[in-house]
Amino acid sequence: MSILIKNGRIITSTLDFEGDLFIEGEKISALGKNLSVKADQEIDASGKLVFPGGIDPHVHLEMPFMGTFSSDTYETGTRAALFGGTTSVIDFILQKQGHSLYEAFNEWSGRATGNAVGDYSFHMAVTDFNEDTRKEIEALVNQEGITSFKMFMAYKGALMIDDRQLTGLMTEVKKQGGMVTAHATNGEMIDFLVAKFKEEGKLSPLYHYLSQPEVTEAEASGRFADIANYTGCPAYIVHMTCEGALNAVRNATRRNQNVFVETCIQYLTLDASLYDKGFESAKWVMSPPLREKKDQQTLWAGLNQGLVQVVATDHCPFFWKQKEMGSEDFSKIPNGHPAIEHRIELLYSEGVAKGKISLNKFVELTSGNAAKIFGMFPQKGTLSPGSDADIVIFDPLKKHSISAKTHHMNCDYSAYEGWELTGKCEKVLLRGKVVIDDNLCLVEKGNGKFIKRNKVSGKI
Ligand code: DUC
Ligand code: ZN
Ligand code: ZN
Ligand code: ZN
Repeated sequence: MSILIKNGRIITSTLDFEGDLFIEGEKISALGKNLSVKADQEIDASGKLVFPGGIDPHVHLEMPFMGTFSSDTYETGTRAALFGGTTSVIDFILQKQGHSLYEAFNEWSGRATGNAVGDYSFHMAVTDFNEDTRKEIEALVNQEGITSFKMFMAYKGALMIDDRQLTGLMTEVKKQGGMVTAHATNGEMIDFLVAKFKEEGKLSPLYHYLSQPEVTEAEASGRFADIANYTGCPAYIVHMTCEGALNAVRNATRRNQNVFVETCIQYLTLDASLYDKGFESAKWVMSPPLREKKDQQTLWAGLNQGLVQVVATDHCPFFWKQKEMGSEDFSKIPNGHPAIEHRIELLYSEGVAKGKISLNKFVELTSGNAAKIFGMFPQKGTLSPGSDADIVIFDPLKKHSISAKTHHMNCDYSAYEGWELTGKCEKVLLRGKVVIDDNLCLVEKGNGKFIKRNKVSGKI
């Protein structure tokens, strides 16, 4: 099967030209102006943008968490991602403390295999680093293609590891050619503040926000960068939200250290005024919480300064009933919100259409950099001969709005209800197949493939 996409505006992290793109089988075989090739199918992309399928390197599908499971399965979550132009996701495997890494890997593979609609990979979250788990890392990197290892510096008692384990884990991951990523907030400080507010009878979602002030993230981001620098391990900070944390990374650059930074679409577009809505604010209870307008400005600037390389989602949806588990106590509200479907359209609408970022930057942030950082480039994250034909055909002028009534995520509310967007994913191709055609998904569960990733260099 071959497809010729004609007369589109073709954009990657570095290219921007009007032309054609030729696909044979699962791969891109040529791109250029006026390609004279015969194809089984032609798609007219005049007036449309043509860019690489998105990579969301931070999602939580069917994740056991806070006494429940996040509500998108591999099937519903990766399908919703495809509707929004995201063709690959990286999910987090959570090791259970006291158990092996491979046990968790097998459990997650079992949920994903035969169910994912889009392509996927895993990060391994090491929640209990010891001599046994240390020995598993080599096989995960070399045999399974899992080359990134997550550490939680918060969520005491379930996920958090201490600095001793963190140092040991970085040392081993560096040795094996991998990358460490961190949920960088100070778990001890947060624990203290949560307990204090609860003692004072302050139990509404607002106190979730107040129990994770900026300093908790700034301190942990700096500490993570410092230890990474000492061990020499390539490092990536997930879901950065604020000025204080980004300044810690700015400091790291002064000693010529490269720490990668991800922010999420919600931290660029929503702010903490949403915690003023009584229990309805539970919709935006996530960790870290939404921040201030000044932090949004810092993050947008950080994208253009090259200090923030990736825009992800931390997609971790829960039904309203699940959120109500914390109606009497903010610390029992499952943390997370639905976002996987709208990352690309929101970043286009709020970023490109409003003149905040360029089109090349938009591609870098939605796919190119994640592919490079996490060992998938040039298979994913670009449009070049030999790359997987993961492609979005995007109508930059089309207006539409977000609503839980029409989204495809398995969640009964939207964090962006009623938002008006400019620009829509019209067709999406995954490995040479049209998988989304307007409002239709043309493939079934099981279509998604596991992506074995390469070792990482820590450079992009
Ligand atoms: N933050 C969330 O909001 N949800 C899942 C995990 C996390 O760190
Ligand atoms: Zn076990
Ligand atoms: Zn996190
Ligand atoms: Zn997360």
